[in-house]
Amino acid sequence: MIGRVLKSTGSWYAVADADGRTVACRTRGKMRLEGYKESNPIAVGDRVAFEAIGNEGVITDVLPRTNHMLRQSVKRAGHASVLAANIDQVLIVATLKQPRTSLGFIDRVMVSAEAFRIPQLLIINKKDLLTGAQLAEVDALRTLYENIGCQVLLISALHDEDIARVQAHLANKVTLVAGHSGVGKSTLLNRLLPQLQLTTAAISEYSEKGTHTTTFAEMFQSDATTFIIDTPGIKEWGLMDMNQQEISDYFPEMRELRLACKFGARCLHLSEPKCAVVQAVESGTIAVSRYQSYVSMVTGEDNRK
Ligand SMILES: Nc1nc2c(ncn2[C@@H]2O[C@H](COP(=O)(O)OP(=O)(O)O)[C@@H](O)[C@H]2O)c(=O)[nH]1
Ligand SMILES: [Mg+2]
Ligand SMILES: [Zn+2]
Repeated sequence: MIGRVLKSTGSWYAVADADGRTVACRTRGKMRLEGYKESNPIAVGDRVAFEAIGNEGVITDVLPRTNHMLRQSVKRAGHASVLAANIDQVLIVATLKQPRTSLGFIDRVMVSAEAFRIPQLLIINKKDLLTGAQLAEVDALRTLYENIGCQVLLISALHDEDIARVQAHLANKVTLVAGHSGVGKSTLLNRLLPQLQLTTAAISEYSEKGTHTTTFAEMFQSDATTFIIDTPGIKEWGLMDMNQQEISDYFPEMRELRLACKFGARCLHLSEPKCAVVQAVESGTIAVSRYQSYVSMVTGEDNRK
C-alpha cells in the first residue's frame, strides 16, 4: 500500500492510507535513503510503501520526493534534518500587532521556500485589531510582496468568511504553515480543520519562553486531496547548505538582475562597484526592506531570528 506520513516520532510514523485511515508504522531495521545526508530518513509528507495488519504496519520503501524543506537538526548542531517533504506551498502567517512580525522573518521563510522552488502565500492575521495607519501599511506590504509573486491575504482567524477564503487557497494542495508563536496558527488550523483541537495560547502566555515543547512538523488531512502541515515551535528557518553567492538567487527581484552586475555571478551586492542590485534599491525598484533582509542573511547577522 502507498500512504503519506502524517507524523514522525523518530521510532514510529503515523501513515494515512488512501482511504484516510491512519496506521502506526515502524521501519524494518535501519533505513538509509540514497542521496540524502540528513539525519531523518523519513519525514512528514513523505509518500511511503507499507504493509499493514490492522492498525499497525511496516514501512518498506520511501517514494522519491518532489521537494523537501530543511531545518537544523534537533540532535546534532550544524546538521540538517528534513522538516517536511512533497510541499506544494508555504503559507506564512504574520501579524502587525500582538505580536508584530518582522519583515526579516517573513523574508527568511520566503528564501528558505524559494531555495526549494516552493511557492509562498502570505497571510496577515488579526485584521480585526488594525486601524487606519496599519491598514495602509498592509496595502504597502501587499504591493511589495505581490510585485515579487507572493499573494497576500488580510484575514481575521475569528471571521468565518475569511476562513472560507483561506480554504479556497489550500484546496487540493499540501501546505506547510510557518509563523512565529502567537500569530494565530493554531486558531486558524482549528477553524480550517474542525476535528482538530490544538491548544491556543493567550496573549500573555506565548511571549514566555518554553511554553512550546513540540518542535516537530505534523500533517493534517482536510479532505482526500488537501493537507496542512503545522510547524509548532519551529523558530529557526535556516539557510542550511546555502553559500553567500546563491542567496540572491532566492530573491526573485534580484535573481533577474544579478547578471547585470559588473562582477556578474560573483557579486554579493554589498559594496561592489556597478552593482545592478544596489542601483535598483537606489532607484526604488527593489524595496529597501527586502535589501536589508538580504544583507543580514549574507552577512549572517540574523542567524538567531
Ligand atoms: N484579535 C484576534 N486574535 C486572534 C486572532 N487569531 C488568533 N488570535 C488570538 O491570538 C492568540 C494566539 O493564537 P494561537 O492560535 O495560539 O497562535 P499560534 O502560537 O500561532 O498557534 C490567541 O489568544 C488567539 O485567540 C485574530 O484574528 N484576531
Ligand atoms: Mg500554536
Ligand atoms: Zn551586484
